[in-house]
Amino acid sequence: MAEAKRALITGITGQDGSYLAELLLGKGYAVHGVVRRTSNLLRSRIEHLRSEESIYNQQLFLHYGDLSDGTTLRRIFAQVQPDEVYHLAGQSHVGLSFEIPESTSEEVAMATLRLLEICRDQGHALRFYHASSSEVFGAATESPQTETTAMRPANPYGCAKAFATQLAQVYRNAYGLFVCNGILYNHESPRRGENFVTRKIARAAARISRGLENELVLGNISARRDWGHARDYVEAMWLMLQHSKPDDYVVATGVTHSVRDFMEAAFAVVELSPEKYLKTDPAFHRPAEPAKLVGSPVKIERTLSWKPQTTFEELVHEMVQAELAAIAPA
Ligand code: G4F
Repeated sequence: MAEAKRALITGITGQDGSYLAELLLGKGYAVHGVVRRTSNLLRSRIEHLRSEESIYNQQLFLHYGDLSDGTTLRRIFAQVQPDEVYHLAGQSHVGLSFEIPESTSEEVAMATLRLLEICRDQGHALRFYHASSSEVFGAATESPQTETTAMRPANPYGCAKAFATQLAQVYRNAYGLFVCNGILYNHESPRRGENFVTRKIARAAARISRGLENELVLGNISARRDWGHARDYVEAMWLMLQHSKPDDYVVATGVTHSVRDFMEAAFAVVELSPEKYLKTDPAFHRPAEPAKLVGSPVKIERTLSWKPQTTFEELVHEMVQAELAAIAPA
């Protein structure tokens, strides 16, 4: 029997990392994840995998490491000898990046450089996925954006992602490394962090409907985003590394909705009208918002036969239902 492929995931305890780990385990991979010493694994999104005896330390392995610690990362690469590396880790909150630009750049930009340098030194061929973002387009000059749209980031996070994305391209072109950038638009799920707007709304709708809260405080509700489901998007990551040649791909639905649309759909699930509960607070406004961010999935559809499977309505429904289920019965 052929030996299982080995995947190494940075950010395995995050939303995308957890879905990706499930996908790869289902495909028979040996999955190795880098976790920070401070990660609370007990409450993490991979706890269901970690507590499964037939999986943990059989097919799923965790290694303590930190993106700032190149020596340890190098040691993990030497131990694991990964066939595929999925680099997903890093501070990912755009609003927060205005407050902590330096550490955001360290984690997002410099850590990607550190990993690419380690890849360059590996004795065996490996494939590297870099989680780029629609935020590289920022004040985009065209809509929808494609793989050839100019990068014009509008916040520190977008700048750091643009640096990492371009560096990934340089390592692909200069050293012939198999490196792919997935330029992902917003992707959500019940596993989304609570300070992102979709999870915040889904949670509030559920809790208000059960009488546990009585308001939802938001920033700019006219902002529009191209929202897909994280489970669909990790499939796109995997497909990129299976293709015969490395490339960059926009991963998006091609459709936008406003924050207000999301809020109305979420409150409709619990049969409430949001207006009574909505408050706005300038504290949640960003110093700058990107232009209309909507991606064209044409290239990935044509080349990798990837299509989003989950509709906006299904996504909202799943997120609100998960929040309702998480509330202990009275
Ligand atoms: O949910 P958000 O914080 O996501 P954002 O800024 O679009 O970034 C996410 O998607 C990017 C593209 O994939 C990723 F690169 C990035 O890492 C992250 O995953 O905000 C969405 C929109 C924004 O326009 C924001 O101004 O919602 C608006 N918004 C309105 N009220 C709010 C709120 N955002 C948050 N987080 N909290 C609010 O109360």
